[in-house]
Amino acid sequence: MPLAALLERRPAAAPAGLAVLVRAAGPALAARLARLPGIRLVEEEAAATVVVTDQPLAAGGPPAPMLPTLILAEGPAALAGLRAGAQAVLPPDAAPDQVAAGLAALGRGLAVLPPALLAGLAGREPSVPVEAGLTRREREVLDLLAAGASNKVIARRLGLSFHTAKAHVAAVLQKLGAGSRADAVARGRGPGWCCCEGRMIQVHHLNNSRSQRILWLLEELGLPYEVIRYERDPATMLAPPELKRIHPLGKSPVLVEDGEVLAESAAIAEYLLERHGAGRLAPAPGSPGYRRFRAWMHFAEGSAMTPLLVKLYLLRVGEAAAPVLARIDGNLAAMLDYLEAEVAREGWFAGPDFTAADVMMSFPLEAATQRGGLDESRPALFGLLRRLQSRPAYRRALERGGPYAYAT
Ligand SMILES: N[C@@H](CCC(=O)N[C@@H](CS)C(=O)NCC(=O)O)C(=O)O
Repeated sequence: MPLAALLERRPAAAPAGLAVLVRAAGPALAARLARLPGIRLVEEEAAATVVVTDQPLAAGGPPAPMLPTLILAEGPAALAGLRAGAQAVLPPDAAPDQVAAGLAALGRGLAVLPPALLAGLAGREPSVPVEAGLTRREREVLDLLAAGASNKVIARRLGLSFHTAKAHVAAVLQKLGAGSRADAVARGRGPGWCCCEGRMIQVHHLNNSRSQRILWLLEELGLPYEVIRYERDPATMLAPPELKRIHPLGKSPVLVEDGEVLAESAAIAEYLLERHGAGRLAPAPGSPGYRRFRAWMHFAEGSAMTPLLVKLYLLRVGEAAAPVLARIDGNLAAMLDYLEAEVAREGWFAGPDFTAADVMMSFPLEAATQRGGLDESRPALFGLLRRLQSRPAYRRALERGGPYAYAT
């Protein structure tokens, strides 16, 4: 046949799409693949371009090495699949676009590996891809994974349904290219996205004390943490001397993370927001709202606690304290009037939203219900305190912290 005739002959039109043969125990995998663009499922090996399987591959057995094969597996099963001849591996819960991309690459004769598996085979530490871009919620999920939390615990801690928690875990694994939960934690370790083994936040917590606020803030932020409890001396109400081993003043709260020891409630709260807050529980830095927020953060310990502490001590003095006590009561009443007017404006201390300033101010308000005269006669302030105390994170913190006489 002349060359021109050969060139003019049109090949029989090939059906569109990559011909994929599915080897799976049930119909679910085929149904997943059928929805992918550029994929055509075939029944016969002879008609297939690639094979996809979620079944273990026996070394030397079918389908490899006859057809390029993608195995959906992780851990030892993934390695065994590679040894048996698979050229592509993806996690069993890989996202549809990952599977489509993997199959397209496989069809072009390329190999496909999750980054973590590739790093392991190359004998290097896995590194998190910069573009992994976890959302704030996914970072919280990663933190909880690092603390060994199950999907059920993650759901409870973050106030999600079980299925949503499970979907977030799958998204974290997929974005980090991780083959397992432990792998995700290992890969998250580098950029400080999660608190991993040896890096768990520790709170040195005294019963019935303002360190309860730090537990609450940690709960609001959904961060895993360990509580190291100390009991007050029942006679003196002072902290036990062991607390001085952590910080020279021996007062609570003290927070330890990455070997750094932090004291002073507002400084600890600001640290937690800066390091783990990702913009939560505070107005935008630099905004007028932020300046208001910062003022309340410091008002709590700097101004509000002073008359309350003075009164606590004066009450122990007896009759001799009466003249000063009247003056302190006047100070307290004026302060509570001021706070009532401030909170009545927008419902919270630092604007229209709940912030860490409300957490900080909660302790003086609680103390004021006991010895400052705060009650229903100041409805905005009293109502705010009740709303704060009914927050789920506040209640969870009570479970972690133990006895707290200021809670209602
Ligand atoms: N301004 C400090 C005050 C710390 C403080 O006085 N903590 C109290 C707990 S409410 C304490 O540890 N008291 C026991 C003691 O003084 O021995 C802060 O906010 O961290």
